[in-house]
Amino acid sequence: RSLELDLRRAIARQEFELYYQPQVDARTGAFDGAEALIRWHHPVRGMVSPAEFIPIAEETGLIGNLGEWVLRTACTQALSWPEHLTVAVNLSPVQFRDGRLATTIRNILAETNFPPARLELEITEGSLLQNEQRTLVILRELRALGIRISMDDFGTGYSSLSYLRRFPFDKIKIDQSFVRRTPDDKESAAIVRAIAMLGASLGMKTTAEGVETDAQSSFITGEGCDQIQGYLISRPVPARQIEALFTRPE
Ligand code: G
Ligand code: G
Ligand code: MN
Ligand code: NA
Repeated sequence: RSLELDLRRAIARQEFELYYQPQVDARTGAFDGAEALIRWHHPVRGMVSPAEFIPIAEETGLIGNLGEWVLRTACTQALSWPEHLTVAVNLSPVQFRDGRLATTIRNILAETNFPPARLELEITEGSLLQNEQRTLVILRELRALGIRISMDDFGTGYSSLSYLRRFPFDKIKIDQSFVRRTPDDKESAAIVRAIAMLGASLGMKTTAEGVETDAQSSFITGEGCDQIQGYLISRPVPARQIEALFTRPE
């Protein structure tokens, strides 16, 4: 496949860029940080979505290098944000299973001088292995570095609830598919409410993703979610723009 060949050369040719989408405190509206989202400016095809090229990178083993580039770039760029702000990086299940992940991240943190407490890793349910003990070992190694772990796209997997019982997450990101249908759709509203309560009882923060309207924002805040992320606050924007947003006097 030609995309695969192009992908192999894309890092060296500096065709990737990280965009950032802000996350705000649901109650105060203050910035808490941002999620890094990769973009590929293909010389011929134009912008190619990560939904298209991440799977190819995973199949071909290129995700290792690409994932390291994302982590290093995110830590480097977020270093110039105000000190209380965090950066969240999406992790592929392939990266999660790589036995060297914790070492790689420790090295990147040391190299970039980025404070571990300001880095969050977003993992999906697809990262959690059948082998519970092995998964726990990886999660503990990562948390021992002082970084935080978020469960991304929560509620879309086969056994979401049992994952919360078995694994120590710092944050639950409520999937956009539920958030988008609130407050009108009763079932989605009930699910968002239940996840917010669950997070509070388990001592995990909750973030609502895909918030696009004021009605969604008020509903979600009223239900006790901790954070809001979505087009209502901002679309994902380039590094220079997020830095300007974060350092702008309010
Ligand atoms: O930003 P956008 O909505 O186009 O992202 C599409 C998908 O690609 C989402 O599932 C998102 O989590 C994923 N994604 C974006 N950036 C990264 C990245 O740096 N690494 C990985 N593994 N996935 C990413
Ligand atoms: O899988 P993950 O949650 O990491 O994917 C995030 C994706 O959601 C990104 O592609 C981002 O561009 C997209 N996104 C972020 N906020 C919104 C929103 O408010 N509405 C919609 N439709 N998509 C969003
Ligand atoms: Mn994510
Ligand atoms: Na998500």
